[in-house]
Amino acid sequence: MKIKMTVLATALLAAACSNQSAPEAGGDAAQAPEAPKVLNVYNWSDYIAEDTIANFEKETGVKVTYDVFDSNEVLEAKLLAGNTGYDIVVPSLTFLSRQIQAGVFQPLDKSRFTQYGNLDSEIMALLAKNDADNAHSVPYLWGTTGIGYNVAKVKAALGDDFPLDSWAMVFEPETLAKLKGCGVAILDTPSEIIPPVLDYLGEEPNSFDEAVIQKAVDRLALLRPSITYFHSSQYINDLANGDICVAIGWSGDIIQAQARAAEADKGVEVSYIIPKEGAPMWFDMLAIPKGAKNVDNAYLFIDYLMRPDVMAGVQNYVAYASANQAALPMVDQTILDDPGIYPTPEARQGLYTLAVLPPEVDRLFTRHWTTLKTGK
Ligand code: N2P
Repeated sequence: MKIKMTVLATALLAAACSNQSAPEAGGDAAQAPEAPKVLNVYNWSDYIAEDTIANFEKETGVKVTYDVFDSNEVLEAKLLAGNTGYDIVVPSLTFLSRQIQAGVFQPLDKSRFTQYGNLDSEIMALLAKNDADNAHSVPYLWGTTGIGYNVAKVKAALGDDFPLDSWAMVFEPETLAKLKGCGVAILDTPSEIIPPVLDYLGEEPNSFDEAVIQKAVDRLALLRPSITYFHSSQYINDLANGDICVAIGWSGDIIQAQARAAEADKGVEVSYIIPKEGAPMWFDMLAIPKGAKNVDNAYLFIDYLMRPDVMAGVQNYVAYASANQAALPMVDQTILDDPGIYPTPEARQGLYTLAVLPPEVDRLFTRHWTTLKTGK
């Protein structure tokens, strides 16, 4: 008790001394309790530079608790259940859009940002289609969903002449069966697998029609025996180590696998392609849930991430594109020149954004996905 009193007295004294305009004797001496210098962030795995958090903590004195996820569906379940305890979350735009409608996020007061002008206005206009006036979110990184593969193993299994620029590599059952032996990984999310299958089959990738969606499901059932696992982050190391030879995955993750393989120097070469038929492109968005306890620090962190040097540092580490125009001069030339990260104008033509799924289509996707994975 005595110790506590002493600590309290010292704290009060320190607070009084640091107060420039100390109240006059007899005035109101009550101090607003200082907000805790903490921040709880929930971001995708493998999605920030090694030193981003530490540098922010050093600069601001805010202690960050940083948790990771690898699935929009998992994040959404938490957000809809409420009280996540997080001050910042990073859903993909189409999921965010549905979550805004569910009233999950607080509108952002953009006047609190000093770095907002760094964002690319064309991209902001595109994003505003799913978040009107960009009212609830700030773009973090964007990328594509494509194919990562082990060059030597895939060539050995399919032959030197097999075209490696098409979804045929993974969406033709007989072809995938040839890759089964060296390991096949698929992202564990129906929302980014069903659309490219439909697109490959010549259907509208964002169809909400049950009969059309069934066509993708039937094709996936034929592919199922050749799929080693469904997972959305394990494939990075597995590709890098040569434990799998093909993955449907995210651009930057596969380019990280490529870098890890090169660093390990054990003769594994990983390549990423945006298939010629086209591919999903997506944007991951920073947003503050309603009920966040550390809103001031959340603004501070989002503003920090928009700083050109900070964003360039993130991009150089995780190999994703950003919407930060001012960061570009600090982004490594190898990243800017990599068509897997910044697609060529030709590849861009084939990219499509994903639809905001109505709840009944979302449920249908989930049902089909569970059946596919468990066979039930
Ligand atoms: C990073 C995952 C990329 C985000 N590991 C996919 N939207």
